[in-house]
Amino acid sequence: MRTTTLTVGLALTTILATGCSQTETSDEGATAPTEQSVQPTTSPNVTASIFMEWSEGAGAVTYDETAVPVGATADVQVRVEDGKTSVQFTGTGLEGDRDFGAHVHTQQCGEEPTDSGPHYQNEVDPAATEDEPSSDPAYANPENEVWLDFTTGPDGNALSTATVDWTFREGEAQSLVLHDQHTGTEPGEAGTAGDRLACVTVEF
Ligand SMILES: [Cu+2]
Repeated sequence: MRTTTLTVGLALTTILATGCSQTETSDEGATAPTEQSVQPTTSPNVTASIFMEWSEGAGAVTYDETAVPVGATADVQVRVEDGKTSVQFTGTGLEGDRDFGAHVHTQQCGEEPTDSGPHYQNEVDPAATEDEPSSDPAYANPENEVWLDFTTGPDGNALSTATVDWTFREGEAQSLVLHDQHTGTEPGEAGTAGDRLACVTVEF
């Protein structure tokens, strides 16, 4: 069964500039600026994606078809309000009664599980390198990163939310990755959650 969750995170009403700008006979030559500056106060990210085997342009991919079968769904919603960011993950069709780790990562999903890069951090750990991602609890923690760990019910469904006191830097957070275990918090393993099982590309 495929459930398409259509949730409107934010009604970004398209304002059509008709009606209100009836051309009046103007004596002044200056033309009024017509560009509507609609400043969204949120990043409306409503993604209803179905996990697939890797293919170019797939919005959601699975690397482990037992934990995340082809056809499982992921819905990621992002809301920004008063400088805070909330991310909500809804999953269906996952392996039941199972722990998952989940985080926002910096790169888009790719053919290889590692393609999604390290975790997005609000304050970037200066000690982190490409080979040694941040595992310092001072930086790899759920206040400085977005963690969405969850445990599925027997039906394989899950819902988790995270709220942080900051907003994403544009273009620097591009995926949500599901991992094999709940996320560690001890020094040296902070932020680690085992293998990458699946990935959803989201422009946060
Ligand atoms: Cu991760």
